[in-house]
Amino acid sequence: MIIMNFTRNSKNRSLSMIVVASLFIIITTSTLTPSMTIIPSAHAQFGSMATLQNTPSTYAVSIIPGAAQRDSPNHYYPPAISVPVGTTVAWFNNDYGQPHTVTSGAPNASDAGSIFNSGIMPPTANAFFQYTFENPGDYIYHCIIHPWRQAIVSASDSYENGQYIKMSSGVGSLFNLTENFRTLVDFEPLTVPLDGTTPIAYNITISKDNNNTIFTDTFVTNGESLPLELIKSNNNETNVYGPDFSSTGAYHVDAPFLEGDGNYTIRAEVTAVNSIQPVTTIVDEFTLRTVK
Ligand SMILES: [Cu+2]
Repeated sequence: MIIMNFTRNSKNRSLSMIVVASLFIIITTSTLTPSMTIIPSAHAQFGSMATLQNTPSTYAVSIIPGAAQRDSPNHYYPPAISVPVGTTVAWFNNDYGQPHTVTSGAPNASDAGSIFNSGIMPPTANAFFQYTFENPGDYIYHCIIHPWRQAIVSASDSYENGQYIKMSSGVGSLFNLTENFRTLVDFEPLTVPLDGTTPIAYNITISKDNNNTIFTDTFVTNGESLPLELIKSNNNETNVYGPDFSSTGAYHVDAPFLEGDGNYTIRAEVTAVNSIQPVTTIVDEFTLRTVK
């Protein structure tokens, strides 16, 4: 049996702390400026805490400190994500003092900005923009002010229904480890009401090629499905971190075990609802195949 060490990555933790710090400032400042600009698009929202509460974001992308610099390693981080449809992504301007945009399409494309466009995000710590990806597809986006960098969100409508749990995957059932470094997998219990408040505990256990367990951990959400991102790691440690926001959003498993061609079995179980073990066992097994 392989026993993994679950150490938390300080770099990732500082990133999520930036996000949480941003969120905190949003909470504190939104009482001062309750009406902020709302982009006239069906799912695009910019600004106030009220809109965040109406459409809770699942996944945080950071416009990183130094993003305005031409030699910055990234402008948006992560620069490429794969998410199930229905995922709301929130971009935070963590490059304090610099304005940026989140604009759909490639730079200079004739349809740039037609799907979503943040407009100029203010160079202040509370600036964020969110968009819900309701349709499958590859969404390239860029910054109008710094058009030498682009990033991508891939949205997939692939899912698998178990008896009790539905698993949606940002890449479908095949995780290409050469093309994708990360995929968001969402576990939605079909028999547990999702009220946005009642704590739900999920145990996720992963094994490869029907061998021993290579990962197991328990995650808690507040009356929500469990969005769990699997990331192909480049070092030998498994790092678990999240959620992206103060108490909601995606968790992340940065895992060296995602390697080579293999069939992974993902066992998902709801182990507690409001700290009480369910009367009927709520568990399903899913498969995810990897190729390199
Ligand atoms: Cu920019």
